[in-house]
Amino acid sequence: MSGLIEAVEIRTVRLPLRAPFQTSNGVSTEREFVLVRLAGGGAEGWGECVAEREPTYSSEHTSGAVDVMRSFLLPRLVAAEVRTAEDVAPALSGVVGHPMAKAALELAVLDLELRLRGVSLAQYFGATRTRVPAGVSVGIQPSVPALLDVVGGFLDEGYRRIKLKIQPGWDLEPVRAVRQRFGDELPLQVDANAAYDLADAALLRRLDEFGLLLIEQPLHHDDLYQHARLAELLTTPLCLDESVVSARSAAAAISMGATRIINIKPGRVGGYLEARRIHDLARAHGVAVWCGGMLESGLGRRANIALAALPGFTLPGDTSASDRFYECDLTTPVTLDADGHVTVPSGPGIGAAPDPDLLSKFTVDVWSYER
Ligand code: SMG
Ligand code: MG
Repeated sequence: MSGLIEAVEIRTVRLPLRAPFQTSNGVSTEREFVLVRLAGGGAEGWGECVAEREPTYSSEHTSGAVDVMRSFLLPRLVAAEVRTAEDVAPALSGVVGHPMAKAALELAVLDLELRLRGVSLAQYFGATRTRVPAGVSVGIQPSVPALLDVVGGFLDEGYRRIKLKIQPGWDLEPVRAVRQRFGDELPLQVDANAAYDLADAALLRRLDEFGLLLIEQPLHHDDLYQHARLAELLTTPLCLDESVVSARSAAAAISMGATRIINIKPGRVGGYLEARRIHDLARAHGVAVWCGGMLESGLGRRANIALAALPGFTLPGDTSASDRFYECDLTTPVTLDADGHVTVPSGPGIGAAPDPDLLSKFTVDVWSYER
């Protein structure tokens, strides 16, 4: 039987951000990402690669992702004659690493497959909700008053949970100020993007007094052991992001006591199917999960919302509306309800496709292949 893929397009796209987004890894003013379009059977499927222009969040980056897709992943995908999303990871398993590039291809196959079958991503995943509460991630700000303005604006919009990016020198003071201004009931958490060491345990322990939902990825990516040691010193639950790169590492982190909560990002773990396996594993162990974000366009954003509608996603995710980052999204924008929820897409596949005019406007590079 012949494979599903008849033609492939890989695009590099740049979308300007409405405001600079600063984390402990640096500051960005635009989002560059890679989109994959597959054609087959009279339909098309889209995938979004969450690698950033520079390899600062992880070792992957956009130009590297395009290269690994063209040189090593697509040839394997085409040769394997893949027919469903489940065929993708086995076809690509001979290539070490590059989970974000692999995830984008898997999502494109999944979108194509589900459009042909008339099934939504949410149905395919086994989602149990039609809308999910949305949290928002707030970057490091130039000052505490500026932070309070930004947080106040998001709360006015209806966001149900605030995540503050922290780093050494921007931690206790902003958290204290947000608690003082917005009260103890506000669901609040912090994300360090690996900016601390175990030697900072005494400082991190001072965050315990603020009643945070969790502290996300305080220590280095490959420091599961030290996260487990740190967890013993804090009352605030630790949540891993960068360290969880597969269901295997999730299982190791849970059994070592390195994490009580997991931020699931499909791109970081090689795709939505692995993301669902981590959800299932965490749920079986009583570990809460929530859906992370990578400043996705309306494609990846919708796919994340479909995943976040699974029953184990018991904490609000970074599943904000398109206008959190973008004046103009590539698809119909994802919007926030008056009470701070986003709607789980119900159309076939991802449930949206890029607007062709906007796509050409923001594309900086395109490569295509036909069988
Ligand atoms: O998409 O809302 C979003 C961004 C959420 O803070 C966010 N993501 O470490 O969780 C994280 C960061 C990674 C992106 S910045 C490199
Ligand atoms: Mg994070």
